[in-house]
Amino acid sequence: MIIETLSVFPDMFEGPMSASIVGRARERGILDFTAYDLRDWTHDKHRSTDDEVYGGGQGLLMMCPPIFEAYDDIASRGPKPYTIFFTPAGEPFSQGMAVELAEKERILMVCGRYEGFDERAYSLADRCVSIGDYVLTGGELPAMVVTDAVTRLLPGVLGDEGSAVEESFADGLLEFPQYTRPAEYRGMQVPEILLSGNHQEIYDWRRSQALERTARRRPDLLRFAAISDEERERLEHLSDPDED
Ligand code: 6GU
Repeated sequence: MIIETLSVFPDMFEGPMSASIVGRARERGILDFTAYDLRDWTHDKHRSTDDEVYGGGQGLLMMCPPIFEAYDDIASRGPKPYTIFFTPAGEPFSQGMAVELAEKERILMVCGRYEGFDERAYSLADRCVSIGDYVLTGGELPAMVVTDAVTRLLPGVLGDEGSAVEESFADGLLEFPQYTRPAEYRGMQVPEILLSGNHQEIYDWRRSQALERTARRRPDLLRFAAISDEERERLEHLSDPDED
């Protein structure tokens, strides 16, 4: 898969996109990642990418010409890129969106700075995406978050094929607690049941832990989770905000 980013801080991508699993996916040719510098498509001496807001208002906006010229140039080098604009006013990113994006052949991520983009720039977007309800200084970190979440879904990236399925969000629940050696540390014990070797009991315990944890921490997720009516009934009292 090809992922390209367009931003005024292409250097921000270097470390995170070279380390760990994403770095290895690039070395192995599964991910072809390039961070472009939007200033390469400016023509003035200051290499401007932003300007004041028509009608008055705070701050500066990313202006159209460098973005459109960069888009035309980059897009012409291969198959039409699925184009994402990052903005806090976008559609919230989710694991479901990551699964959908992992099917694309080529993605171009446009990262804004300042107060956002001239509205006309969004005519290039297939989708506007936000990574959550808080304000960041730019779209570079969101682009890295989405690239990370998408890359680990690409075939051959994760060694253990099961690990992408068994984790948080695969069945709409948060992950159950897990432990490794030692069995006791600073007075804290690994739950006895996990040492028992009884696979059915371990499975049941993990399921109920995942359900309880989700009900307490993220009751909003229960609406769409794969849960039986019986399980749902047992959880009802846990998602009560007055409970704990
Ligand atoms: Cl995509 N951009 C900015 N600037 N802030 C954000 C965001 C995006 N998503 C969450 N906060």
